[in-house]
Amino acid sequence: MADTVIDLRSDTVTKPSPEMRRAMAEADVGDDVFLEDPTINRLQDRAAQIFGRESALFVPSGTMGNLTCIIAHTRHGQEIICEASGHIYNYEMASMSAIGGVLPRVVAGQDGILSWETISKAIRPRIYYRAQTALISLENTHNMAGGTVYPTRLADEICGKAHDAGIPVHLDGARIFNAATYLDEDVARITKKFDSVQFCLSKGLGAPVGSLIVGSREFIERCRSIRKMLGGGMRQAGILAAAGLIALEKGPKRLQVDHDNAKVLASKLAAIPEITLDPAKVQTNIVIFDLKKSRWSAADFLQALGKRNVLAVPVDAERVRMVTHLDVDGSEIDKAAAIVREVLKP
Ligand code: TLP
Repeated sequence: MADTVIDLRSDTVTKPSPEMRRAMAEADVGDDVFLEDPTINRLQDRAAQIFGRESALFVPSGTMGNLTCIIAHTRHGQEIICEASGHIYNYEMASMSAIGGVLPRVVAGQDGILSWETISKAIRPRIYYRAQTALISLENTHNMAGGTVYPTRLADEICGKAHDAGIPVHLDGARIFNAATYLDEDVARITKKFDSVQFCLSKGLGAPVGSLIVGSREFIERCRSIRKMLGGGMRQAGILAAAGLIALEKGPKRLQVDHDNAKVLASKLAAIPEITLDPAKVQTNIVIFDLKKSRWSAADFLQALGKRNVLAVPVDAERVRMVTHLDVDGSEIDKAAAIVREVLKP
């Protein structure tokens, strides 16, 4: 066991289970561009049902799901309000501008969480010579703020007031099932007021590939054309949807284990003198800590850690992210924390 790699870089690293691989091998398939893949259709119907929406669309990635929704909601030359450390602004290759033709207008949240007060100040006045605010996009859980969760009341309030101002709201819900687990509420309830939601099957839920977007029938039909334009019209993709269906049914039920592991990891790391981390802020499966009290840069530390078979990613020059998921168990979490302590020992 000494050589086992403990991979905490992301919950995207999970491998499909034997049950998923079997389902993939046996999946009923057809050409999804002709709407004829029965397994894709089943996955989309089930996602729409779980989220209490009219329709859903399978997309190859969270990035394409977000971009598809952004294009569907906006016109070139308009603006999107989003959080300063959010994924759509920092990790999606500037696609909203490069492809979607819109400008991000970023607002800093408190631990990644925006309020209506901060958002409303960034809305452009309705004057013909100003670029117009076409969309607000929130992220729940917020990845780079450390997996933080929107209180449902706050998300509802933001959506309600945005709608009063005539602005739709998109949710980057890549890890929305983690948020639902933390809140002990269901995803349909916590996403009810959003105009569109993107969520990932390929993160904590454990599927190898794929995301879904959910919304009204009319919105999803628009998204289907945009997905095709982006090159995301897939053919016998039911082999992916087969794994996705298992992820969607079984994945959410075990996320509490990842959250418990993240709590344990955070409290063990917080006890290391060289680390700055408040374990009370860890709500879901993401742990971000600061090395500013140590002599290490994040890059050097991660290299030393990698040599000891523990993998994580940098957030910036001083901060490191670790993510718990279904392919790491409690004993590996303990071991990873012990190795971090050894590496940081002065
Ligand atoms: N996040 C990845 C990296 O890109 C950082 C990760 O390891 O966490 N929204 C959010 C909130 C995400 O965290 C991610 C992926 C995406 C969208 C994009 O999903 P994919 O990777 O499927 O395009």
